[in-house]
Amino acid sequence: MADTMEHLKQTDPEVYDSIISEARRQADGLELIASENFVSRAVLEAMGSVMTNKYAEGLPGKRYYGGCEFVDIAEDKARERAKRLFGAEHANVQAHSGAQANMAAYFTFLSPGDKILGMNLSHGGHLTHGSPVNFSGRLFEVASYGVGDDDGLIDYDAVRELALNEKPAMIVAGASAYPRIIDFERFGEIAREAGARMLVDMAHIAGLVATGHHPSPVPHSDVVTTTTHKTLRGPRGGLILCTEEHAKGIDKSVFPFMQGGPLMHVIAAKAVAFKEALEPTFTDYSAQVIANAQALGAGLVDHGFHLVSGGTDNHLLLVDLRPSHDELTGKDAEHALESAGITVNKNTVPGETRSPFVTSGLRIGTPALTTRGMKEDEMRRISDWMAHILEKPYDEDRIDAVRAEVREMCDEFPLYRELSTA
Ligand code: DSN
Repeated sequence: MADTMEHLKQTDPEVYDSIISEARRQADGLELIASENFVSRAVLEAMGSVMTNKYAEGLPGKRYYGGCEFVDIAEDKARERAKRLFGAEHANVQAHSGAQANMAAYFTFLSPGDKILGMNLSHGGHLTHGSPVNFSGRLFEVASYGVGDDDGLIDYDAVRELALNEKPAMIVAGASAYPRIIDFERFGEIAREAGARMLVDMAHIAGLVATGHHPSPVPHSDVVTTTTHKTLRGPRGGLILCTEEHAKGIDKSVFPFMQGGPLMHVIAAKAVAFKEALEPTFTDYSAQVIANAQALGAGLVDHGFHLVSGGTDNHLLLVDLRPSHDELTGKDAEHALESAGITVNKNTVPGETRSPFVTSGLRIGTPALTTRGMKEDEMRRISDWMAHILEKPYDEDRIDAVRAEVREMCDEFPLYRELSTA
């Protein structure tokens, strides 16, 4: 890869250096942010291709510009593969991001002022599910559900009651910090009973859904959105799935309602990632992501940590630091671990009393390290290091000692070797 960046090195050494430094940072540390992953070289190559030069408003075969015959091939491949991967009737692969996929989904079915019922951000939802600081909270009326303070689980009876009382035009399911299976069938039943549309944002778990390691929301929803870069391990971007009935509405909401020219280089990379996700090895990968999260969780529990909901069914763990480390904030824990080369993010936990900038929890995910080939043994060692650091988070000697061990482990599982050793 480094030799393919010779032009960049000559033209713009500052940006070149920043990219090489980022490659080294990714290679030399343990990436445990639950929403991140490492794409293949094939995906990187498609993203860095000449397809970035092409304007292609419209859809394959129906564009507003000439010269689209080759980008059409890439977009058709992406659409066909997405449909096959998720058993969906229709796929729109043009949304630039997950947030934009959600915006398009909302405006296919709703008008400003309509009511949505989504999961509270501080309980594990997402900004675009009705947060007051996001367009979704500004343009729509919002009711929200959360998880139980005691068990950390979605209470479906409470969601039903809220839906029947609030009468939302749309219910939104999906989360960015929920470690358990989401019962999309139940959500779909509640939506139908309440006369609401059903949107599932499966961004975090899309890869697990693709391989059957999480039940699919597709049969139970009017529309399903996702990002393509989390457990699905594709380029940064969005994807929308729906039935044929809503295909035209969704496509029009993406373009011309919300976006202009699609990012054809990213769409080509989405096609490549979907092909990879259709391979049997990706099914093995998804199984290992979950096994790794469970091994890491078991290790942390053995060290006395409290996991929200007691464990995980998916790719992430939510650690509530209060029972084990009352004085330690999520912010300080994140910082201490980062210094030792272990990257996680602070996160609010059910019943949170600290601000979202401080928090009492950590969110930890295994998709990225699983891509590097790490397995349960490595997860156990990582849980030991985390416990050791968080026992004395300001102890520089401990941090240095763990940092050295982290480097050794990273060297055993190389990443983008040509770039990170450039
Ligand atoms: N920022 C993403 C996450 O970390 O979950 C969600 O958009």
